[in-house]
Amino acid sequence: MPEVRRSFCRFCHANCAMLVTIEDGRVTKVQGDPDDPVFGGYSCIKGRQLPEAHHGPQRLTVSQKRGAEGFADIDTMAALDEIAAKLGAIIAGHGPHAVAVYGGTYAFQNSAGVGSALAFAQGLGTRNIYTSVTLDQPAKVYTTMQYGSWMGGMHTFAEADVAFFIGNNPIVSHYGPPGGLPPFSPSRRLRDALGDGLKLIVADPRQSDVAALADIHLPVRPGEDPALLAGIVNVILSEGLYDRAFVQRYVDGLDALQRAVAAFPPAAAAARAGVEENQLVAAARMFANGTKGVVSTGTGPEMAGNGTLTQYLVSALNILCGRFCREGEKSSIPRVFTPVTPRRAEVAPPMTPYGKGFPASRFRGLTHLGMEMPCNVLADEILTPGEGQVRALIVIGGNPLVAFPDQDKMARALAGLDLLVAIDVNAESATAKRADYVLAPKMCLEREDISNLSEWWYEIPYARYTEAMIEAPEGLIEEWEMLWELAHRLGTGLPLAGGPCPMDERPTKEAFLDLMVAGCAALPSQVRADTVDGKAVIYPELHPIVEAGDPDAPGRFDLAAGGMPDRLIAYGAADQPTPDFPWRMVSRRSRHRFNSTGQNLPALRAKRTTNPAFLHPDDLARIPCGDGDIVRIRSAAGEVVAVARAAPNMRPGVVSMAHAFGDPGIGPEGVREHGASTNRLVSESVRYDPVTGQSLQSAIPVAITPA
Ligand SMILES: Nc1nc2c(c(=O)[nH]1)N[C@H]1C(S)=C(S)[C@@H](COP(=O)(O)OP(=O)(O)OC[C@H]3O[C@@H](n4cnc5c(=O)[nH]c(N)nc54)[C@H](O)[C@@H]3O)O[C@H]1N2
Ligand SMILES: Nc1nc2c(c(=O)[nH]1)N[C@H]1C(S)=C(S)[C@@H](COP(=O)(O)OP(=O)(O)OC[C@H]3O[C@@H](n4cnc5c(=O)[nH]c(N)nc54)[C@H](O)[C@@H]3O)O[C@H]1N2
Ligand code: SF4
Ligand SMILES: [Mo]
Repeated sequence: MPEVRRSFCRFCHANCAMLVTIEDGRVTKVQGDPDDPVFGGYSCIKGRQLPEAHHGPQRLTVSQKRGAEGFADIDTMAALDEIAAKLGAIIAGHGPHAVAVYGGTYAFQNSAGVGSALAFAQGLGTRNIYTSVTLDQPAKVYTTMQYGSWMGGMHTFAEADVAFFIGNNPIVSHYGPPGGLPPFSPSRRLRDALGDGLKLIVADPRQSDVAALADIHLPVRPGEDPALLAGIVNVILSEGLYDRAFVQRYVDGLDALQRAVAAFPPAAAAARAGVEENQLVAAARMFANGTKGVVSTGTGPEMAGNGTLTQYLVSALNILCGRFCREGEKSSIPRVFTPVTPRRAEVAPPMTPYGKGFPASRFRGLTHLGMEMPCNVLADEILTPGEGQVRALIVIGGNPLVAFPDQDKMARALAGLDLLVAIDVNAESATAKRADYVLAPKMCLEREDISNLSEWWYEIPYARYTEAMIEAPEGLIEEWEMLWELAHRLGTGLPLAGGPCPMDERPTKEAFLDLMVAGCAALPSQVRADTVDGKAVIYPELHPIVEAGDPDAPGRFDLAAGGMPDRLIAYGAADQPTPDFPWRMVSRRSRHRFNSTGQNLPALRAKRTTNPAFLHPDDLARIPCGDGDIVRIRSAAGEVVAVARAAPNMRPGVVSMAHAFGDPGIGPEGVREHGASTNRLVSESVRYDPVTGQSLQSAIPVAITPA
């Protein structure tokens, strides 16, 4: 008899509530759980592939070891013995910094993934901990640390009467930054809010899914968001549309910002940003005249060359308009599994923005951002001999060969390692197939998990502890279990928030999670005990009310900090045309992939094989080429071929592609079947954000010719 149980999807970070049908120990169907108070029955095509992902022939069910003849099966515990012995020898010879850990996207889909990766690196004493955060939106991390945050929380989408999305398309990505559109049935949610009177502004070089619904769509020139935002700040300051009382009480550095945006009067800002002046002015007024709601960015502008400057201006706009929860209001985003912090009407002081006692990278002067090294330097840290060279890399649910800048360099780096270990469901991924060992992981429906990694979206105190729905194939382990087993064999520890992880016997996942999130509002074991029929647990009493700020608190936002006003002035003075590369390539998400995940799932492949280059129809004529023809796309760093697709929603002069397709081992002849990775066009050493090291992964100057 089939049995239906409740769980949640972990194909992506949205963690949609799911009903899981189980027959004979196999998952036969998943569907959105209509009774869930947050998700209300929503699911997407990727999540509905979970049965196939778990049981299809493409899934890795036995760990692999590379030998002379290619991969051969190996027992996971035997593989861990060998890996630990090799790591031990590398550390003995070269010290702990010779070992690097990279947590990719799927380190963020297991509730213990990232926490255990950080703990493993700390226990080992290596500075070389990397995650996809520094390929993604690191400027948000920097800006929060540098400019401080509001202890009462920002406005949420739920209460907003105006929303402003810059380079963020949550209808497809199911990713909404803080204050943006939460990923719960995002299309319906946005349409409902618009029906209730929400005003929506979207800045995106293409008419994205959300831009198509917007009151004002600003088709900004790629990479020119700082001009657009500086123009909007200029209008808001000169028309006095900001929250004067809030600014007077909580903000320093307004003069410096005012001086910097003086170079961006609306006409000049609009010209530089490539939008109409009246639209820019209308957007400024629409945003400032709203009472609640924030401006937020997705990946596009973060990757477009001035991520930290853009994010600074975004923060400035929210601060000027005082878009924060005030004393006596419910604080936004209550969070159950995150360490509890006071919710007060007060500016939290800035955090130390840089590394924690470790030396800087040997490259480009880059240092730790929060707890991690920037991905920008990983390939060079592997390739360059000398003190600090990385010789072993453990990849947790990531695919650096298609996701990092400069693919050829990363290919050389991976080939030069003494030891490459990947834990991945796909031994054929571009990275895994080059590894010495590929460990076969348990997949999501075979695991217990909590909702810690998605809870920065929940507007209510919503918590989940899911049980494993089915048994994993014999011998498979989780990502955190792999790290525990390695630390156990190496004799190192796993320091967690609640104290050291027991290292003599592997704890249960519940015990591990309890230690990992110690200090949170309700421990995982408590939520598990409170769970009925697998449903989410809601704790209304854990929703904090914003308390009065400390009258003696020194906290103020400092808009002059970090030299950002000067950087804005320098940006304004340097508008450099690139005549050899007249087009701009922008990044985007593919509806039928999750970065590189899903390339081997039949239903997703049926929807999309290649990675098309979307171009305005007039631009096809300009190249010239037809819809479906192959074009050659060249940047200063490299070239790819791609299948051209006519897309009337593109801004002319802009080409839009997703990133994590293909494999450098597959030549241009495979483009229709596999697509190519745009990271062949990206260099980590030519243009990168000076603070975070984020490379130019969007707004890349390119030339396009028929192939
Ligand atoms: N040019 C350019 N580059 C980019 C971007 C861009 O927009 N443009 N985007 C950047 C962003 S935002 C990110 S987050 C990074 C992504 O960078 P990565 O995380 O390094 O890349 P993914 O392709 O997501 O890698 C996921 C891997 O996890 C494996 N996997 C799938 N399911 C499971 C599972 O259940 N368990 C385990 N252990 N593994 C699993 C997949 O097979 C795949 O190999 O790329 C970045 N790179
Ligand atoms: N289906 C699916 N969902 C995903 C992923 C996936 O691969 N597939 N990846 C996941 C990951 S790892 C992440 S980080 C999130 C990202 O989530 P989002 O940031 O929402 O990603 P996108 O949907 O690519 O939206 C980015 C938008 O930025 C625009 N853009 C590009 N360059 C610029 C620019 O210079 N300025 C401005 N203003 N806009 C620009 C693009 O046209 C695009 O519409 O999505 C996640 N969700
Ligand atoms: S949006 Fe993400 S979590 Fe929700 S069903 Fe799709 S893949 Fe799963
Ligand atoms: Mo990402």
